[in-house]
Order: sequence, then C-alpha cells, then structure tokens
Amino acid sequence: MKRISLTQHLIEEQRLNNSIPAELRLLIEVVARACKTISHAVGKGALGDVLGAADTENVQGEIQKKLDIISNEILLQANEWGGHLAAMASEEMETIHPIPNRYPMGEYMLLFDPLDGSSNIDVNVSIGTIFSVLKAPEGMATPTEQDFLQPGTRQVAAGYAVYGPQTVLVLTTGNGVNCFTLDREMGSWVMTQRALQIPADTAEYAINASNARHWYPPVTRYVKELEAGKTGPRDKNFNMRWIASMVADVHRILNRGGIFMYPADAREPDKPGKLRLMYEANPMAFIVEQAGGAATDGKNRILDIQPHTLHQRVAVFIGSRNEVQRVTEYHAE
Ligand code: P6P
Repeated sequence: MKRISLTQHLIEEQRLNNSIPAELRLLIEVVARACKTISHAVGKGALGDVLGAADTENVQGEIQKKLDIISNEILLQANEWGGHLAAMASEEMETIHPIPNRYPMGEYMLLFDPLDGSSNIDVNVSIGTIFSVLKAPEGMATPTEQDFLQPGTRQVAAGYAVYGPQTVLVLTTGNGVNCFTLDREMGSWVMTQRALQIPADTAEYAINASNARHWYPPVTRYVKELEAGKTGPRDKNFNMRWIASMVADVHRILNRGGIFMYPADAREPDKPGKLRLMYEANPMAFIVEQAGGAATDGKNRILDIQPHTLHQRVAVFIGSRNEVQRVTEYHAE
C-alpha cells in the first residue's frame, strides 16, 4: 500500500468526498498531535514519574491515575486555542469545558476519554485515547451540557489511539475506517491500513467472565453456547480474550473480528452497564459500523440512543455483526 500521511489522507478525503471541512481537518490533526504527546508521556512510564494514582477522583468516583490527568490536560491545551471548537467534554471532568473567552469559538464539540484502560497503565498493558466529534447546534451562543446530548448518529468523526507495541490512530469521518501508525523517528502518522472491514462471523469473544454469576439470562445463554463450542448448538469452538482495555479489545476486533461485551448485570440493577455512552460507546460504535460491524446495548442500536446526561453509562455488545445480532435477538426473546 502506498504510504501516505494523515494530512495527505485528510486532504484527499476532502477533495474526493468533500466530507472534511478545513475546520474539521484542523481538529483531527490537533487531536492526532495530542495523541502523539500522550503516547510519549505513556511511553516514559516509571521514568517519567507518571505512574500511580493521583490523589483525586473523577466524576465516576474512580481514583484518577496521574496519566489520566496528564492526558486530559494535553487534550485540553492542544485544542482550546485553535478556533475550531466551541467546547469539550471528558470522562475526567464533571462539567463541559467551554473554550476560554480569549480564544475564538468554532463549530465543533470534542468529547474524549483521554486515557481508557487506566487500570492497565501501571502494569504496562495497552491503553488508549477515545474521541468523538459533534457539530455545535446552529446558533448556539454559550455551550451547555444539553448541546452535547446528541445521538451517536450525529457524530462527524470518531477515532482512538491505542498505545501498545505500536502507537496506532484509528479514524473515521463517515467514509470507512483507516489506521495510521506513528513513525516515531519522523513524528508523523503514516497510513498503514485502509478501509478496514470486520468479518461478519467470528470465533472469538471478549467479556469479563468473573461476573458470570451476575449476568442476566440472555448473556448467560449466549456465553454458555460459546463455551460449549463444538459440543453445543454453535457447533464450533470459540476463543476468549479480555484485556480490560476497551480500546485494545476493539482494535483486535477491528483487525480480526470478534465480539466485545460489557453487559448490565445484577451487581447494580439500576446501572445500565459500566461503559459511557458519549465518549466510549458512541465513537467505538461509529467506527465499528463504518467497518461493517454492529453495536447495540442488547436491545437498541447504540448510535440511535438519545442521551440524557453527559456521563451516562450503557451496556455494550459490539463487533462482528452476526454475533451482535444473535446476542441482541436473545435479549428480545
Ligand atoms: P473490568 C477500563 O477501565 C474500562 O472502562 C474499559 O476500557 C474496559 O473494557 C473495562 O473498563 C474493564 O472493566 O470490570 O473488566 O475491569
């Protein structure tokens, strides 16, 4: 494949599909540059005195890691001066972050989980940044949380960076999914995979099986059939992976198929799941659907869900569409 840079790809996309206005191209380049900086900070590990917990909690009541806060700051500082954004929202911040008055306001809104998979940071397992881009409502003067509460179908771009053996940026602007690998010597993102497609079928699933006794019947039935393999109704054997880093699990699925599940369960009956809709499930669902996969909350297409609060959680079944369809049908029975 001809190696082109992220910049060249975005310019060619704009020329071919007229789908990336200059402001959106600038936004994507700025976020990609911030992910380079985060990759550098993550890569230092203990040498950069960035491991371990900070002495603060985030809006979810989770102890923040130093790198959670560092990554959040990197994304805020990279994006607030460019004039392309009206506001930002982050897993690490209770309320939205309007662009400071000293900078011009743009027409896009950026949401992100600055460093997903935090429990893996200190043990050197892959982690990542997830981001989602929405358009600010017409005529919006002062951004409020309400302006962010748009269904996932309204995203104009979504992506993630996975900080693993390679640092890879995965991006969609609505015309398919492309991957860029960070060339550390040149400091540039180079396209390494184009138009990714997720196989409709798979023999690999991802779920935290330690929660099995808490699952509701549709999930128990579905997973038990996978575990039965050739001896059961699926008549084939399945493999299991659970990295406890959604970005890494979804990246594997994007490359070789699979289904990732984080269901609601009986541990907290009124909690719809662990993952957040606005800056985890929605961007991942946009990417996966653009790659021919599917994403539901067990009943509804994730991208169709009308959000009610910025940090709301949602159950997630995402990946190879025939498996997502099957487990969703089990919920309907
Ligand atoms: P558990 C990471 O904290 C995360 O939000 C996702 O990236 C990951 O898939 C999930 O939580 C892991 O959850 O309950 O297995 O630790």
